[in-house]
Order: sequence, then C-alpha cells, then structure tokens
Amino acid sequence: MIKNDLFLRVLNGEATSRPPVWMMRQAGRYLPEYIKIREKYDFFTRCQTPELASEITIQPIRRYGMDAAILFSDILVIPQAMNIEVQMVPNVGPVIPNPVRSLKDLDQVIIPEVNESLGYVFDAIKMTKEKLEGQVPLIGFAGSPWTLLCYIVQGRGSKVFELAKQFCFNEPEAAHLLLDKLTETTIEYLKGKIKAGADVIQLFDSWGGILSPEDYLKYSWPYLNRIIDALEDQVPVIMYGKGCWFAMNEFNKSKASAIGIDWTCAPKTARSLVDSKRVLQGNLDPSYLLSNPTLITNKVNQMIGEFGHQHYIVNLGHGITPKTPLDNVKAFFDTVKNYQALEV
Ligand code: 1CP
Repeated sequence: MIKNDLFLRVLNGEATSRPPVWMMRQAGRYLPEYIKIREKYDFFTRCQTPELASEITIQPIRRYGMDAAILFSDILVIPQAMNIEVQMVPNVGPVIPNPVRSLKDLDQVIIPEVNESLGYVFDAIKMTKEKLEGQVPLIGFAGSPWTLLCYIVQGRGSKVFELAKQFCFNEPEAAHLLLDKLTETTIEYLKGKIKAGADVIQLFDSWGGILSPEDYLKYSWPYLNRIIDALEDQVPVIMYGKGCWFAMNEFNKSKASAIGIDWTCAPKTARSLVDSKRVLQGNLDPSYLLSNPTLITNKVNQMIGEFGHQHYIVNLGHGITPKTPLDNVKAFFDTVKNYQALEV
C-alpha cells in the first residue's frame, strides 16, 4: 500500500485538489548528501550497489518530501549490458571508447539476459521499496532507443550528435538494427523493473528534439511506441521528449498515461494539442531554480494556473542543474504542496 498515492491517482485519470510534484534528476548532483557519497564511490559503483543506489534515491524524499521517488541509475546501463563499454568521466560525462559506426560494429552488440546483466538494478528497486515503506511511489526509467543511439554512435555527449545522424542517413539498415536491439532490451529491462516493484515508468527522449519531425517518425517514435505498447496494462508510462512537441499528436494517440514537456512549449499550447483529460507533466525552465524563492513561487503558481491543476503533474522541463541552491528547490516543492485550488 502506498500512503501518498496522489501521483498514481493523477496518472490513473482521477481529479485531485492539488497536482503532484517531483523533479527530473532529483536524485543527484545539487544535494550535499549525494556529493558526500560521490567523493567515495565512482559513478557505476553507485549505480551497481543497491545500498548506495537506494540511499541516493531516498535522499531527496527525506529532504523535501516530494510525491514520487525516481530510482538513481542511468540510461546508459542498457548499452553497457549490451556489451558496449561505457565510462563515466568526471566533468566530461559519458564516454563510449568503441562507438558503433557500421553494420559490422553491431556484431558485438548483444541482446542480454536482463536478470543476469541488470539484476543489480532490480535489486536496487527492491531495496528502495523496502526503505520507502510505502511513503511514495517509485519511478523506474529508460532512455529512448534514439537517445541511446546518440551516445552509442557519437561516443560522448554532444549538442548536435552529427555522427549519430550521419550513421542513420548513410546506414539506415544498421541504424534500424541497432534501434531494434535497443528496443527489445529496453522492453525486457522495464518489465524486470516493474516486476521488482517500480510503480511508474518514465521514458526519456532527451535528444528527440534534434531530429526533424520527419526523421523523428523514422528513428525515434516507432521504437518508443513499441515500448509503450509492450508495457500496456502493467503500470502508467510517462513519455517525456525534450523539444519534441511537434510529435504531440503521436504522443496523444499513444497508450502513454502522461506526456512530459519542456519549457519551449507553453502550457496552453500543450493543452490545445491533446485531449482534454490527457495528463501533462512539466515544464518549468530549470534555470528559474537559480533565481530566488519569490520568483519561483510566482512562476510555479502561474504554471499550475496555465496547465490547470487537474490532470497535471508539476515538474521541471528538464533536469535540475548541479549548482541549484537548496532553498530554491524547497520553494519549488512548498509552493505546490501549499497550492489551494479555488475549486476541486
Ligand atoms: O557524478 C555524477 O553524479 C554524474 C552525474 C549523473 C547523474 C546524477 C549522471 C551522468 N547520471 C546521473 C543519474 C541519472 N541519469 C538519473 C537519476 C535519477 C534522477 O534523479 O532523475 C537519471 C534519470 C538519468 C538519466 C539520463 N542520463 C539521461 C536522461 C535524462 C536527461 O537528463 O535528459 C541522460 C541523457 C543521461 C546521460 C548522462 N548521464 C550522466 C550525464 C552527465 C549525462 C548527460 C551527458 C550529456 O549531457 O550528454
């Protein structure tokens, strides 16, 4: 039993007196208690050790009492399990020393037995659920196949991922084979996460917005939709695509329970593009959290007013940035928790 089930009730289409709130990347770099753990253990040790991953997951809940927890992990554990080496280099980010650039490079890429190679994630979920004692629901997540391809082909982070696009345009057959392998692995992985206790799944298409609408429908959306369909009737799925509002019609037609958007789409525009009871999530520009509590409170209230407090989950438009002051984060959560609707 989950004591605070506000988040789940909204995802199930119920009306509530205030919207639930959580924050993308809430488990991590802006928290001093996380930085302490980071000083002792490297990134993948933190992900692979259930005691550490569950502790980091719960740290923000302890401090702020938001309405959902999100498991500390990373989208790149999937390529790792598929026999693609991934390093997390401090101050650089993810590095793939042997990126996939041709059909031949795909020979080494396996579809893993997820219980063997990703069992540590399932163990982390079980331990987190025990430690949460039913306080709030737990979100599990995965990156979209396209967003994973970006890293696997480019070899590191980028703003444009031109090598990833070049690969798709020059070697579409290889690109689709890689996307297919990623999709199959992601489906088994997410089913494992749900079996271990994840109450909700969020899909992150962080780099979907760098594709043209036409290419999005070729290289990203069909694979995401396959994942959403495969999880139907299991748990609610939130489809977050950064810069992807051009695909809102597809998201709206899909079986996703909620659509996450970033700040480049105005709340009223988003509402006009979807069915009236569609659950939307987002979309404060995370840079507002670098301003001051008064401005944050005003912006959050304005945002709730524009989305409407029903069928809505308050969140940022993308992840919180590392140097965010803790009092500003508190103002963000307190504003939502104190929100009084004029009518239910
Ligand atoms: O030392 C550190 O702490 C490294 C920073 C870090 C953290 C805290 C990385 C490396 N990953 C994470 C955790 C993480 N990653 C979570 C934790 C749960 C949470 O609190 O939300 C999640 C959901 C992710 C997902 C993730 N990783 C995404 C999708 C979400 C998004 O923000 O768009 C992406 C694109 C990544 C790749 C990645 N991992 C880490 C970094 C620095 C990056 C981005 C690199 C880049 O800019 O390309």
